[in-house]
Amino acid sequence: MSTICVHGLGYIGLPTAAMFANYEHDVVGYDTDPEVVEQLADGEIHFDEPGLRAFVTQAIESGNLTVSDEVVPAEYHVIAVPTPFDEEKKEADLAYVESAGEAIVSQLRTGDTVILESTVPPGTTVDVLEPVLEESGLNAGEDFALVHCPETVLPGNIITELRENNRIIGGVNGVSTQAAVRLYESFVEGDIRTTTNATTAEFVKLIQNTFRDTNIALANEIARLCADYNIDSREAIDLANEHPRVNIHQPGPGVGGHCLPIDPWFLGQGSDELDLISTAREINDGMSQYIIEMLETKLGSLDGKKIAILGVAYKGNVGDTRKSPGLKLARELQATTLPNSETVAADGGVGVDIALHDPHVEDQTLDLLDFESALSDADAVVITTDHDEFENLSPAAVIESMRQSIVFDTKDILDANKWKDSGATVCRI
Ligand code: SAJ
Repeated sequence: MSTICVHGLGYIGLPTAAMFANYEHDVVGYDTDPEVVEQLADGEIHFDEPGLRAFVTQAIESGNLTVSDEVVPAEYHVIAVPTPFDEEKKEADLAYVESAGEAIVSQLRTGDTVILESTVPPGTTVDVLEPVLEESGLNAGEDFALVHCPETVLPGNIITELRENNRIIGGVNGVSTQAAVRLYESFVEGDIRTTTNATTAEFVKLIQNTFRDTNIALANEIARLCADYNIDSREAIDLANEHPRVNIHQPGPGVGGHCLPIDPWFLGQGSDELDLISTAREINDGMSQYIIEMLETKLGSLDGKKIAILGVAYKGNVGDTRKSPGLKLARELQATTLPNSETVAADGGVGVDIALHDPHVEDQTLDLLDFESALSDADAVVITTDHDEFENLSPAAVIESMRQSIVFDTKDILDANKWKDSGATVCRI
């Protein structure tokens, strides 16, 4: 049993802190946001993740997890703070990593271990975090252990993956690496792979997400090719994947979340070699325009039309809207039809009427409608998120309330034949 201070109680830090606590470690979860600390102390979780509430409650009720707005001395400091992306510069903002390091300085003691879990550009642990921590007068690798251990969990399945996924641990030296191995082996059931280079561990995390993003871009390009050859992209990809060494991902409305659309750019922070990788990013980002073009082919001018977008979460069965393809589509539809917010259509319509619906998202800043209101008098419905709720929609009930029955299933979750038999015009990617 070790004492641990987890810095940052977000999507990764909170489940990680609860995991340590549920494996009998003595954990303090620290967050700079007093609202987060207060909510957690009241048993409230500030984001949607299956099973997390019970898991955190168990940790708190056992007495092993406490939340605090102060950093405490601990054998292990685990940093899981955000690394926001600057869209203009295409760079990571490392201010939270630096301030987490600064907060540790006064508490750091000989023999402690500092572990960075946040996703960062290669070199951050050594070039950014280490100098901050050494303001304590202690030396990394000698007086204290310093490690990068990337998280690899999939939102929607975080608790299982925290326990079961393999982990990569890269310390600044062997002693550091082994100190972190001792902690993670207390709960990780997957393999623990080590490297004595923190930068390698940072790089590995980024190329994992880059692999997935680039693969999805290939799938999206294949889908656009399939449209030109008038063949079904999903069938073609499915058949291609019969080959034992082929694993093409699924096309869709674009790639969302805080990882895949961002991490590939982190690789470019210290290198100019992002040719294929940046093209893949552009292909995935271009899917919203592709959908708009397909809608225009079906509907003619979009001015005065009502389009219902089902799904503003970035992926199925989560409530997270970060870099949501559904919201990107909505913004671009608006911009296409109302470039100066003043265009008035000949038929009297003003721009396109966009109705958003998502049963998983609670966000007062978005004008979300209930299902019936979103579909009522719609000319087209576009499914942008593969929530379970959308899979079993009744074609008759949907089409009945629409003005035109165009159903654009960008995630391929509907039974297209059933919908066609009910009179819908079904479009897919
Ligand atoms: N998507 C597709 N086609 C696919 C698969 C996904 O268009 O075939 C889209 C999704 O709809 C979504 C986006 O990609 O918009 C990202 O979803 P995801 O499920 O691929 O990944 P994330 O962002 O939820 O989580 C990823 C995971 N990385 C990998 O699988 C390599 C997760 O394991 C990481 O821990 C996480 O990033 C992270 O935190 O970095």
